[in-house]
Amino acid sequence: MPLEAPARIVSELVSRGYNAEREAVTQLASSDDPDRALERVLEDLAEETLVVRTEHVESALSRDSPPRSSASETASATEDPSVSTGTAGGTGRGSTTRSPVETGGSAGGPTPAAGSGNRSADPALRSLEIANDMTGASTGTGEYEDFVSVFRDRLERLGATLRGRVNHRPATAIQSMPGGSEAGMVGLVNDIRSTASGHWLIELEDATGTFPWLVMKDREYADLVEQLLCDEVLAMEGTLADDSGIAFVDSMHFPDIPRTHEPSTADRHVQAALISDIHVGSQEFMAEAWNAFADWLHTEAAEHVEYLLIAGDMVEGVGVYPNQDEELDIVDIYDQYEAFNARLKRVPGDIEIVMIPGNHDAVRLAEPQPGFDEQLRDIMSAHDSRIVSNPSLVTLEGVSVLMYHGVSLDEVIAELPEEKANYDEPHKAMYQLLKKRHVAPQFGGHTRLAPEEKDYLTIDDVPDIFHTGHVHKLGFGKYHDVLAINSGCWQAQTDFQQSVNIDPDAGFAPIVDLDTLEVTVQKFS
Ligand code: D5M
Ligand code: FE
Ligand code: ZN
Repeated sequence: MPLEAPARIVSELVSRGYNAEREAVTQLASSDDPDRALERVLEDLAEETLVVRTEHVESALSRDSPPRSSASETASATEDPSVSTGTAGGTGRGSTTRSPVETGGSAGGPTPAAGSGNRSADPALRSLEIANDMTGASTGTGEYEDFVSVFRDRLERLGATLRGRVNHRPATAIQSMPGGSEAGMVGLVNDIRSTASGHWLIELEDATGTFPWLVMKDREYADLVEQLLCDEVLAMEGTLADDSGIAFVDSMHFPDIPRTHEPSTADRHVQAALISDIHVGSQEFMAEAWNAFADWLHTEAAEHVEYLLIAGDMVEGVGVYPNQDEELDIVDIYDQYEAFNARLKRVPGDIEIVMIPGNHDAVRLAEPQPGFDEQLRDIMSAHDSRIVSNPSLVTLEGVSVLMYHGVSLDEVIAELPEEKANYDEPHKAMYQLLKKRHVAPQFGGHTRLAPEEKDYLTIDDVPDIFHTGHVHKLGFGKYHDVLAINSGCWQAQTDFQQSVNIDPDAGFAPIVDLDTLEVTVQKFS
């Protein structure tokens, strides 16, 4: 089927305020007279209907005329039990149900050019679980005690993996050990200083106090010091000086991802599109690229894309950066979300969407950011999206995806050496966060943190996929078998970005095979 037919149907439905299932669009597009069928469906829809589904199309088509072979064939394919068993080699394509039974093994054979058949997977095969969503659970008051408890919690949890690896003692106990002893400590990095002679002094803090650790400049660990951020959790081992006032570092340990980590995969061929930074409301929002993406999702090429993850910055927001208003296309924040909702309608109604907020969104800026409030949820109701906090851990058919908008990436890139983290390879900056097992370690810098009773920003469980955005660059790679993906954006270069030489990767959608964790990139600009 030419792309135009489904795309035209989708835009017609969207212009009337409806979202549609892919299968419904396919049925309409492959009916004998798509325009008439569409008209029939629209006539029949109940007022409160938000999503046009196959039932609507089937009933409109059957009312319209006695079933003709092509229409009934497509319609009945959805009821064909052989499609929903999920045992046919995972392809589950409509073309398989239509081809002669004898073709057996060649399930992936050519598809008929016209009519994309039954592309809908059985929703019963899907599973989507959310963990670590702190929406509605914020307890922080911003008082001093909250800072104490959030750091204590961080040290407790990230230190747990390190305590088994080093022979550790509390800071105060180390101070009273005899000079020359071997000592170990697990703590938060409190301070990093270089000494007059070019060595490094790292102060670690635990619940009992602080202790200084000296890294000699010619040691292999000097290189690691450049990668440290304040407030991350570390373990050190070394030898105490004669007066026990300092220790010389022999080894340094990060919470890190164990090299033995084996990612989980889905049991069937199913894909997720990972995107972020749509920035609806900005003059630079790339409407055409977005529409091309949404239309592509309705095609057979995207039949396995059943999940869409959006890692923040849905809209451009207002007052986020100085002089931002000069580049706004929509000045009212609620109007921006209305416009975003209209863009969302174009996405097939049978795709499961999960979204977290970013720094341009209308939620508190400090992290963790709770999911959108009721008023914004109402506005964004075109899809039955799962709206959760930044960060959140989303598990799709056994594959866990840590979603985080990515504001701390700016900081990691600014503070670490170029080869460890840079804008052209955003996934490398993500590796650092994985190694530190924390999405935003440094407090008091670029990234604003809201202290809570619990530290929601630690990476407790090793995710299979780590998804961020924010820096508007596309990059992906594996760190100890964790797939790190920074999605690009849907906003062309802004004046600010031009002034600082940020060349955004706009209009790309990375697609992950959840059964193999392989990535393909679709380009829409
Ligand atoms: O930010 C997109 C990227 O651009 C991210 O790396 C921050 C950077 N950026 C964009 N505008 C500014 C201003 N005005 N100051 C500092 N950094 C900026 P996003 O927040 O997604 O627009
Ligand atoms: Fe952004
Ligand atoms: Zn951002």
